[in-house]
Amino acid sequence: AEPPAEHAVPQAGDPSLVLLRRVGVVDPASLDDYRAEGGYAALREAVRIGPAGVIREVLESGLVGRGGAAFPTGRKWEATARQLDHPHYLVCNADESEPGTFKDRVVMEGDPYALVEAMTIAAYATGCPKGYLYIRGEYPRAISRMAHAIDVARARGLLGADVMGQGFAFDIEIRRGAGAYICGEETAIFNSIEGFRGEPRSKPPFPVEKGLFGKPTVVNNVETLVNVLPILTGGAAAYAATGTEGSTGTKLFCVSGTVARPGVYELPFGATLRELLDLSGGATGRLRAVLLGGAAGGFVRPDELDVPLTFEGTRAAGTTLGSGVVLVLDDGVDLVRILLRVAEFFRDESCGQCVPCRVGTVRQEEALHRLSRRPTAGDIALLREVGQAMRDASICGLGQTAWNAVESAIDRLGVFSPSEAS
Ligand code: L3W
Ligand code: SF4
Repeated sequence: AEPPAEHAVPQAGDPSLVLLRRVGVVDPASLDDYRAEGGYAALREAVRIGPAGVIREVLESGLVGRGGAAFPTGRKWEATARQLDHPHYLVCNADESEPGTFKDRVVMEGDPYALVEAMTIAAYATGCPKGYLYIRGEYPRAISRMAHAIDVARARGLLGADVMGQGFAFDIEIRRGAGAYICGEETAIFNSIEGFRGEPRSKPPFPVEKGLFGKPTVVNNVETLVNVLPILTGGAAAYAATGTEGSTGTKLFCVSGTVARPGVYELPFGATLRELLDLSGGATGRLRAVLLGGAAGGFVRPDELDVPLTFEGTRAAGTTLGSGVVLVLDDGVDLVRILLRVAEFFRDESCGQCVPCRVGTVRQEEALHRLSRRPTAGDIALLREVGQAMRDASICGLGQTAWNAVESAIDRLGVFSPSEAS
C-alpha cells in the first residue's frame, strides 16, 4: 500500500509553500480546518468580481496547464464561457497515470476541499452546472477523500442548486478510471465518461467548442485548478510576480528514483534542477542522468543541472517539464532496461486506434530488444524512422511522444554508442 499523501511531502509545514501549504497540516476530512486555513476565501472573491472578473484574473496571472502541454488556462476558460451552446461542462483530469507522477494524488488526499473549491470557481467562471472529477482508479484513498469532501460541501451549501446562496448551481460527480493510461487524454476521458471505449478523438474541434456529450467543455488538471485559489486570494499580479515571464507561479515536482528523499516538492518556476536535487538530498550514488517530463520527456546529463525548471527553459534544453516528473538515475541503474520498460509501457498503453502508434510502439520495443543484445546502426536508423512516423502521424500525445525518451537517451546520453555498448 502507498503511504498517505502527507508522508510524500518532505516540505510539509514550510510556510513558503503555496499549493501544498495545507497538506500534512489540516485534517483532510474537516471542512472547518480547511476554512480556518483560508478555505473558501477564493470563491467569495470570485463571486465578488463575477465570472468575467475571474477569467480576467486567470488570464492576467499567466497560468498555464500543468498536465504537460502548458496551454493558457484563461484562454481555455474564456473560449468556453463565450460558447452559446449549453450546457457547458467542467472535467477535472485526475487520471494521473504518467509513470513517476503523483502530485495530484497528494493534493487530493491532503487538501481535498481545495479541489472542490477550485472546481466550483472554474464552473462559476465558465457557466458549467455540472463537473466530473475523473480520478485514476488505482487511487482509492484519493477517491474516498474527495467523495467525502464533495458530500460535506454539498451538505453545507457549497455545492448544489444554490451555491453559497449566490444563485448559481454546481455539483460534482466522481468517475473512476479503470487502469488505462490513455483515459488521461482529454478526449478519451469524454468517451470513457460517456460509456464508450477510451479512445482519443481527433482535434479540432477542441473541447472548448465540442467536448463532453458534444458540448463546450473545460478540461483542466488538478494542479492547474488549485492554482486558481492563490490567484484569486492574492491577485493576478502578485501571483505572476513568482516564477518567470513564461512560467508564472510555483510548480509541483514528483521526485523519484535513486534519490535520498523522494516525494512531491513545490518550488517557484525558475529554480534550477540542481536546487531541486539538493533539496531532495541528491542521487544515492554517482548521478548518471535525470529523466525530466516522464516517459514522454527527455534526459538531462549531470553537466546540465543548471537548467531552469520552466516550460521555456526545459524546452531550450531539449526536454520538457511535462507534468513534473523528475526521475533520478544513479550509475547503478541499467539505462537500457529503463528504455525497454518505457517502450513496453507505450506498446501496452497504445489504444490501437491509429496505425503509426499501434505498429510503431511494437516495432520500437522490438528494435530496442535487439539493440540491448547487439547495437547496430541499422536498428538505430530504424528507431529514428519509426519514431518520426509516430511523432508526425499519430492522433494523440501518446503516439506523438512515445519515442521522446528513447531518442533523448541515444542522442544525449550516448546509449548504444560503441563506448556504451558492452
Ligand atoms: C482551445 C485551441 N483549446 C490546444 C487545449 C487542448 C488541451 C490543451 C493542450 O496533452 C501533453 C504532453 C505530455 N483552442 C487549443 C486548445 N488546446 N489548442 O490545450 O493541448 P495539446 O493537444 O497540446 O496537448 P494534450 O494532448 O492535451 C499532451 C502530457 O500531456 N502527457 C502526459 C500527461 C500525464 C499527466 C498525468 O499523469 N497527470 O498529465 C503525455 O503525452 O507532456 O505534452 O486541453 O484542448 N486552439
Ligand atoms: Fe491510440 Fe496511440 Fe493513436 Fe493515441 S496515438 S489514438 S493512443 S493509437
